[in-house]
Order: sequence, then C-alpha cells, then structure tokens
Amino acid sequence: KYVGRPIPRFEDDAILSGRAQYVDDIELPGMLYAGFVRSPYAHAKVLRVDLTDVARQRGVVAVFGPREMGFAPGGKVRYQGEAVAMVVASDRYLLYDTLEKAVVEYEPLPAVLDVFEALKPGAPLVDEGLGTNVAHETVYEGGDVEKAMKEAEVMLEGRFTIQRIIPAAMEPRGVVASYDGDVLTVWSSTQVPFDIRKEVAKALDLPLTKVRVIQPFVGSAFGSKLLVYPEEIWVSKAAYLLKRPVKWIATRSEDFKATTHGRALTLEYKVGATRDGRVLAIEGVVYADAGAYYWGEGLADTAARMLPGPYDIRHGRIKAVSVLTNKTPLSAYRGAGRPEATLFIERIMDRLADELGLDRVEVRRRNLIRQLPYTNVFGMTYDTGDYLETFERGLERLGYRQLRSWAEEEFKKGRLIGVGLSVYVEITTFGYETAILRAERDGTFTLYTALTPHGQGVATALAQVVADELEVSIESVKVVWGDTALVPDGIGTMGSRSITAGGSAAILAARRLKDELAKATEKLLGCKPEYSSGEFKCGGKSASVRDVVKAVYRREAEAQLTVEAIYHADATYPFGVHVAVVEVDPETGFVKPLLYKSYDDVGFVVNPLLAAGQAMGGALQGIGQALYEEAIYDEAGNLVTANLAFYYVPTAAESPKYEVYFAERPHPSRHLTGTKGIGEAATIASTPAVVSAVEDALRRIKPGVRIEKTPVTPEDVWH
Ligand code: MCN
Ligand code: MO
Repeated sequence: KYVGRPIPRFEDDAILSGRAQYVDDIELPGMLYAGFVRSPYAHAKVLRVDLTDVARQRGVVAVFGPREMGFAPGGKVRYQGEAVAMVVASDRYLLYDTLEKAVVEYEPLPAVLDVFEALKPGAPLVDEGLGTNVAHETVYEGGDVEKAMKEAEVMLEGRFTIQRIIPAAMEPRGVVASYDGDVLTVWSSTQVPFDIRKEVAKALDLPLTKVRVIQPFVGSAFGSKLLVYPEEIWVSKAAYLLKRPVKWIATRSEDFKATTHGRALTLEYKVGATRDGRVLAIEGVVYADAGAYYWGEGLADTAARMLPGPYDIRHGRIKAVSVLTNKTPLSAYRGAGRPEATLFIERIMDRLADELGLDRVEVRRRNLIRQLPYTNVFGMTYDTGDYLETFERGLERLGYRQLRSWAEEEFKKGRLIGVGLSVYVEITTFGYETAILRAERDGTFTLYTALTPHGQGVATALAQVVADELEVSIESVKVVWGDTALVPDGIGTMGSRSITAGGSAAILAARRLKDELAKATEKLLGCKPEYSSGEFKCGGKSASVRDVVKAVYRREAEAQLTVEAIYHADATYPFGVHVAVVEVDPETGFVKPLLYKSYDDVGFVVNPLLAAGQAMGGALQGIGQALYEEAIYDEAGNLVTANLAFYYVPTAAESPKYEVYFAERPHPSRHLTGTKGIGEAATIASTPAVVSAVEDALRRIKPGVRIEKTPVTPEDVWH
C-alpha cells in the first residue's frame, strides 16, 4: 500500500535541479517578445494612443492599440496598470525601452478607492454603463432572525475588515504562443489550460482542436491563475496574426498590478446570543472591494454562506455586496471566502467569550455543531465529521492548556507571549474531473490527468492512488498533466479538489482498466480470473498484467488498454483546530510567530508528507495576512506596495516552528479516495489563530484591547 505513506514528490528532482521547464524557459526559433503600455492612472479617459514613434523603433515588429485588441473598453482605464497598448519586438531589452516611447493622452478622472465611498450617492462611477458601483448583490437568509434577536440576552455589533492582499506567486504570470499554420499552441503559467483553450478558440474563431494549451511547470498560483487573463488572449492573437512565436513574462511590479488581488472584505455584523454563550442569530453585510472589473469572483458570497462556520447558528441574514473601485480586480486567493468567513466568526467568538467572561474554548464548545451531516442556515451541507470530539482531541493533542500555562509562567519572567486558537469548517472540491489511464506494452501504466498541479505534488499522490488500485509498484505508474492535447476536458487544481476529484477519477479509471484486462484474460485462459498483485489467476492458470497487455497488443485477445473516467465530486468539508503562539515585543511592536500547531480532519490522508507541507505553507500565508501583507493604494490610486521591497511576504525567517497533526479518527468524505482537501485549510485557520494570539498577549499589558483589523502592524501593537 502506498496510500498513507509519506512518499517524497517525484516532481522534486526536476524542480530542485533546475531542469523543470517553466514558461520563461521556453525559447522558440524566431521568438518575439510582447510588452504592455499600462496606465499610470487609476481612473482616466484615454483620449489618444499614438504608437507611430514606437513602431519606428529598432527591433519593433508590431504595435497594437485599443482598436486592434480592445484595450481600455469604453475609452477609459479603471485601475493603475490596466493595459492600453501592446508592443511586440524582436528583443526583450529593446522592448522595454520602446514601451516608454508610446504617446498616450489621458484625462484623469476622480478615482474611488474605498468601498464605503463608492457606495455614496454621487460617487464617481467605475463603470458608467452599470449606473452604480454595486456590481453584484445577494441576500442569504434562513430561520427567523427578528424573533431570535428579540430572544437574545446579549447583543454584539461591529465591523471587521480583512485587508486586500497580493497573491505574489514566486513565478509571475507569463504566456508563450506559437502558430504553426495549423495549430496554435499556448504555454501559460496557469491553473486553467482547458478554459484558456476555450477562450482563445472563441477569440480567434478557431475550432477547439486547433488550439492546444500546455501548462508547463508553474511556480505557484494560490488561486490567482484560475482566470483566463486578457494577456493570454492578446499574446495568442499576436502570435496568430504575426505567425511568429510571441512571449510575454510579467515583471514583478506588472504582476502585482495585473494579476488579481485577494481578500478585501468587510463584515458589518450584529450577533444575538444567550447569557450562557449560545449564538442565536447573526445578521449583517459582507462588502467586497471588488476592484475595477467584477469577474464574478463571488468572494463576498462564499464568505457570507460560510460565516456560521462550525457553529450551530439557526437564524441568519447576510447580504453579500461586491463593490467596484479603481483598483486591480479581485479574485480567488488561497481559501477564497473561507479565510474571511473564518476570521470574522472566530473574532466574534473571541469577543463573545470576553463579553461574557467565558473561556474562549468554552464558548466554542457550547456552539459547535453536534450532529453531522448538517445544513447550515444558508444552505451549505457539511457532510461528515464529529466536531466536538475532534475539537477536544485536537486541543489535547496540541497541548493548548499547557501552552497557556507556559505563557503565564513566561510573563512572570518578563516575556509577552500569546496563545491563540481557531476552529474552522471549510468547503473543498466541486465539479467533475477527467482521468485517462493506459496500459503500456511493457506492463507499465500512464495516467493522464486534467488536474493542473503547481506546487502541491499531486502527481505523486495520484501515482500512489493508482498503484494501490492496480496493486502494482509505484515505479510502474507515470503521471502526465498539463496538456489539453492529451485529455479531452477538465477543470484543474483549485478549491482543494485535486486529490479528491482527480484522485477519485483516477481510481475509477483504474477499476475500468482492471475490468478490461480481466476480459482479455478470460479469453486467454478460458476462465473468469481473480486479480491480485499484478496477476490474473483462474483454474490453476495465471497471467501477469504484462502478459495480458502484450496479448492484447498482439491481438490474441481484445480489451481497451486506454480507458477514460469522469468523476463528479461534490463538496466535502474538512474541520480542524489550530493553535498559534506568538511573542510580542512591546518596545518595537514586532510580533514574532513562535509556534504553529494544526490538527485537521481531512478524511483519509493520501500522503502525509505532502499534506503536512500544505499545512505549513498554508499557515505561513495566513500569518502573512495576519501580520505583514497589504496592498496599499494612495489617495490617487497608485499601488504603493508595487514590489517586494514594500510588500512583505513572509519568508523562512518569519516562519514559526510547525507541528502538523491529522485526526487519528478521521471522517472520510464519500468520494472514492475518502479524502477532503488540505490545500487551503491552514491558510483559512491561521489568520484568526494568530490575531487571537496577539490579542491574548497584548491583554496582559492592555486589558480590554480588541483587534478589529488585519494586518496587525507594529503601529497597532503600540496604540
Ligand atoms: N492531500 C493528501 N490527503 C488529503 C488531501 C490532500 O495527501 N486528504 C495531498 C494531495 O495529494 C496534494 C496536496 O495534499 O498533494 C493538496 O491536495 P488538495 O487538498 O486536493 O488540494 P489541490 O491539490 O487541489 O491544491 C489546490 C490548493 C489551493 S486551492 C491553493 S489556492 C493552493 C494550495 O493548493 N495553492 C498552492 N497549495 C499550494 N501549494 C503551492 N506550493 N502552490 C500553490 O499555488
Ligand atoms: Mo485555490
């Protein structure tokens, strides 16, 4: 059995040795380089784009303005960094010089940068055609809020903002496109090759078969590469028109402005509870600072629907509102709506505990859902789990009580240490996924997946799953991903769905292949065989998989040696409890994360090494959200934090010590793998745990202090 074992990623050799091919490693003969002229204004009419001077520059092969490519729709730009022109040159260095020669005349317009300003009557409109800055609005409702609020003995009211952040994948976005006169091939640093194929085919009016999209190695994405971006279309179009390969690689600052941002939600809430700490009702509004274009991200909606979290809250009404502003468009970032919901509800739980003089653990214990499956007040059905039991075992395993008394002891010695706690339930997996499995002539197997891993090590996990199902050695299973020419369709790696949706598809394919091989064996041996460990046996005779496959290729028997499976994987909900320990330096205001411990019930764990890696990396991103990262704009709409000198992504130096545990009594999902996703869980749980820890520390010197925003900066610690 390979499932359940900490097998190192077989992807690592290529990555660590520098042989893995990323999009910028692709060099083709006659390659041209594309660059974009981007708006310095957050909001402006584009009066004139004159590229005649650019076109005359040495090395420039083609220029494209708004008319050719549809830049600046409606004759205006809506955020700093929006493209207004594209230049294609024969040399990358000449290219950047020539971009500066573009003449663009703007008429600056007042920019609106704050959600609440944008909602005021008379606010500048980001999209005049819409007639309002509200791009999307839905009310989620259940139970009887009015009645429950009347019964409530305690009322809390407040507002909490989780800041806008920049996904900052190590590898910026980039595209290469090449047209050979028949097929247009596009390589992109993406999570969604199948979507790109669809959109490029549509834009160029080509059949799907004439567009091939390849996802090379991708240096992370964190959800920021799950949209089809305009650059992917523009670069494809340029390559198609010019009949030469074209490459575009974003610079870091360009990537910070032209790749979607995340989070940026505000909750206004009213909570009604009993005096003994039971939450009866929650009511409020979640606002998303959606940026300049609403690309249907639905973040406020997910946050609203997941707001009750793992707690049994029977009455609720939350309005989700996405508001346009003159900033980079908002979209998914690791967790996409669930980190926000979890931070909000966990802050509320902490506050309720404090108001009632209850222990933070006790408040949670009293509100946790008792019986699964459970449909929350907004219609989300949590599938499996035993929250109370997992919570108690988790606290025990993480040594929460001991950590608290240790912090107490250290305080007597002059150290300011805080211990924070968070509990979460989150939603993972959706849609279908495709797997194709082929038995090769030499007795090995190739799995083609439509998943698009970009750091998770999914290929290794898929090999484990397939090797177990076929009862063969893992060395005989090769996994191939990231090419629309090899799999007909699929969705990709996102929403912590890969091992659950794609792994289940792989198991389904393996079962079908075994059936096919059994059919062929029956022909060969003349009896119905049993299969075990790579051997078919019946009536005292036996044949190895390899023999059977060979016989089929020689046409002595008949079977499909390539099978396809499509698996539909509904949502499944992991649950967990996390603990963060921080040290606060009241002099400098710096917060040092010391220790991060997680205890997750993600169903069966396929590869504990990979899953633990996800928990650690995920936690560090949530720590960044809690303490360091923020996309800051000035009043004019300039992105101030436009490079890594001003935008603080946590590094190994800020990393705490991690301890990762998985529930010893997991509650599997109903999918073939029995897994639930782990890819986002720690990002979801860590921000509230860290904020709670900082507050816990600060209370020792400032009783009653309450943290109501992220990030918690040194300035916040002082004040
Ligand atoms: N796994 C497991 N057992 C489980 C669940 C998962 O062994 N019960 C393993 C899987 O085999 C896989 C990894 O853990 O190797 C994550 O699996 P899964 O939870 O299915 O999530 P996905 O593979 O679909 O990854 C997507 C998720 C998301 S949505 C974001 S955002 C994110 C994340 O993964 N972006 C990442 N982790 C990232 N890690 C890296 N390095 N880079 C990113 O961009
Ligand atoms: Mo994601």
